[in-house]
This record gives sequence, C-alpha cells and structure tokens, in this order.
Amino acid sequence: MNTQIVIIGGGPSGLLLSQLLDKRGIDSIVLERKTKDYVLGRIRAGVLEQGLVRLMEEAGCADRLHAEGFTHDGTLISFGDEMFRIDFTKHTGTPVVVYGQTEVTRDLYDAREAAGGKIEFNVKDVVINGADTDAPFVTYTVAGETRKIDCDFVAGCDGFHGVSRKTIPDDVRREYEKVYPFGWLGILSETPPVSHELIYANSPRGFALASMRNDNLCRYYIQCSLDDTIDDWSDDAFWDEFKKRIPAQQAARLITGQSIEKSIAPLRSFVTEPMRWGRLFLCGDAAHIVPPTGAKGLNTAASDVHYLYNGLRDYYENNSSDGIDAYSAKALSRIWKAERFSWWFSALMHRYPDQTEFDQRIQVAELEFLRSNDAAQKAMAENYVGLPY
Ligand code: RFL
Ligand code: PHB
Repeated sequence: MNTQIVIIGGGPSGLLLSQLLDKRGIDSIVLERKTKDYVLGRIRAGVLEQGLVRLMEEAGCADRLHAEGFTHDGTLISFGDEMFRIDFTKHTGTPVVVYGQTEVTRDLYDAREAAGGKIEFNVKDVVINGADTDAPFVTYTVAGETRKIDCDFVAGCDGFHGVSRKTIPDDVRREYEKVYPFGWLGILSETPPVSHELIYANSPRGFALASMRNDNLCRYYIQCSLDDTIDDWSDDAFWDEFKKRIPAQQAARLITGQSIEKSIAPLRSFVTEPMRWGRLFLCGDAAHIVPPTGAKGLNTAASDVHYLYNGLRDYYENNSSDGIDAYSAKALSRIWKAERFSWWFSALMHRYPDQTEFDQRIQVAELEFLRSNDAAQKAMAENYVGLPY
C-alpha cells in the first residue's frame, strides 16, 4: 500500500488532520489502535477555542458544533464564598465554545466516513521506519496480518502513550516534565448545570470545577489524592465533597443525580522537543501534555494540526519545504505559552500537599488581585480564549 501521509492515531488530532488534508486532495491513511466506540467513549475536553472552531469549519465539520455548542462569554472563579467573573468578550472580543471532545471526534469520524477516508482500527505493533530517509514506511499488524504502507510523511498523532515520540532517537529528543501531586476525579451526570458558565473553585479542601456538556449533562471535577480510586468515591461522597468546595449559594442550588461516568486523571505538564524528526511530525498529546485546568489540551493539538496542515499544503501545492521546516519551532513557541498558562492556573487553584500558610496567603492575594485588576483579567482572558495562530 502507499499514501502521501500515514497518520498514527485516530483521536481528534489525527482525524482533523486527515479531514483537512482530504479537502486539499492530499491522501492519508489513519491507523488507530482501538475501536471507534472505544475512542468515542473517552470523556475528555469540553472547551473549544475559536482556532479549533475555525479548523472544524475549514474541515467542513462545524454544522453540529454551531447548532449545539454553547457560546461562553466568560468564566467564574471562586475562592471560599467569594466569586468573580472573567469576561472574555469584553477583554478579547472572543468567546469560547462548550462542545465535548466526544462530539468533535464523532463529527470528524462521520466526515471521514462520508468522504470514504481510510481508517484502520485495532492495529497493533505499529513501527515507523526510515523517518530520517526520503522513503519512510510504516508497518503494523491487523487481524494477525502484517501490512506495510509506503508514504511521503508520517504524522504522529498517537497521544502520550503512542509509539511516534519514542521513534525519535534519545540523543535527538529532549523531554521536559512536571508531575503534579494530585489528580482530578471527574463525573458526568444527567442533571442541569449549576451555573450558565464554568466555575473554577479554589477551596481550602482543594480545587473543584463545574463544567457542562449541554442543558441536561454536567461534567464536574474535584481535586483528589493520587492514591484514590473511583471505588473510594460513591456518588454521594462526590456530591458532598463537591458542595463543600463551591460557594454556598451555588451549592444550595446544585442538582445532583446518579453519575453515568466516573474517572480519575493524573495531572502532568510535559513537552518534547523537537516535534519533527526527518519525515516524522508529532502532533497533540504525542508531543505535549498540560494539566486540564486551562482547558488547553485539545486546543494545543488543534494549533499543531493547523501548522502541520499548512506546512504540508505548502509542500504539495507550492513545492516549498518552508512550512514543514518551520513546523517544530512554530508549534513549540505556542505550546510553551499554553504550558505556562496551564501551570500558572493550576498553581493558583489547587491545594498542594507541601503548601505552607504563606503559600496559601499568596494564592488568596493573587486571586484578589485578579478579581480587582483589569489588566490581570485581560491577560487571563487572552490566554483562556487562546493565543492567536
Ligand atoms: P488522543 O486523544 O490521546 O488520541 C490519540 C489516539 O492514538 C491512539 N494510539 C495509537 N494508534 C495506533 N498505534 C498506536 N501505537 C497508538 N497509540 C495510541 C489512541 O488510541 C488514541 O485514539 O490525542 P490527540 O488526538 O492528540 O488529542 C489530545 C486530546 O485528547 C487531549 O489533549 C485533551 O483531551 C485534553 N483535555 C482537555 N483539552 C482541552 O483542550 N480542553 C479541555 O477542557 C480538556 N479537558 C482533557 C480534559 C483531558 C482529560 N484527560 C482525561 C486526560 C479533561 C480531562 C479529564
Ligand atoms: C470539561 O468540561 O471537561 C473541562 C472544562 C474545562 C476545563 C477542563 C475540563 O478546564
């Protein structure tokens, strides 16, 4: 077999890249380790920057997002019973859109299927060969049969645990990592949202987040210990704890219900450099991870896809390597800013095991400054809605 681009990973980055390339007549094959249902069963991001919305439009996949997504002009931040709002539209002229990653992925799968796109599921033993030569090829097995695809380029969109990043030799690859001493316990419940906008809550008992998917589907999180398992948290225990971490007024009107999904995610900041090795390009979680506090994971994956897609277009349409040569530096420059924002917002909102009373007073001082200072709010809003690309 052969194709122009082999895309490893059928998550949002891989599918979006494949769909955008197809619009320009550039051929790709997507290799996904899991089944489609498994990929669609992962409950992850909920907040989309305008950059991702524009890419979905360009990919011809934004109709449902426009019809069903919720435009949010701001977000709420609480500490104890104090709460204030960051107005995105006032400070930046740009809102965000609340629309689940599951739905983004579903829309992309629908579009790929409608266009007859090639996606192989349940692939195993993916190996990227000759990425540092002019003739790369990818081998894998599916249903016990080994297959080979010759290609021009490989896009590694296979997430944090994929094979693409590890294909880059140790003496070329540099990794930067920070692991946080807590996790997020998240639940999904078919209840109306406690607030029209997200609430990010700093409380003496730890962080909490009230998010949503639609008028009758909520996504709520609490900071938890890394030793906790979901069996330690009955629904009642979750709701009791969640209510203690958001302002009393909101807690009083919270509608609780049975959870339909419950999971614990560890928090990590991670960047690998460079994001290109020969004819292999890394995109999304394969190259970088942020703690979810700033809602940047899926959105940084989207900016990578934008730079790579435009670089590949330049290569095929204008016979120029300038775009792909600049890919790693351009993507990383934006990534590090999103890493900084996510790290800062995480540090502001969580309880750390070794936090002293001094550290806590500093958090409160910073929250009070943010509540009262227009310039600080503008900086926060600019980062939250997404830096330009
Ligand atoms: P994905 O989604 O991990 O997809 C990678 C795909 O590659 C497949 N794969 C392989 N396929 C073939 N061969 C192999 N060897 C393979 N190894 C892996 C995997 O099965 C998978 O299907 O990476 P991608 O596409 O780069 O997308 C990244 C996003 O999924 C991620 O950044 C976000 O979900 C992060 N995130 C959030 N991002 C936001 O922008 N806003 C948010 O509000 C937000 N909230 C979150 C989040 C992530 C969370 N968790 C659980 C990590 C909230 C949570 C709780
Ligand atoms: C979500 O809805 O899952 C979500 C929203 C905002 C975040 C993280 C997760 O910062």
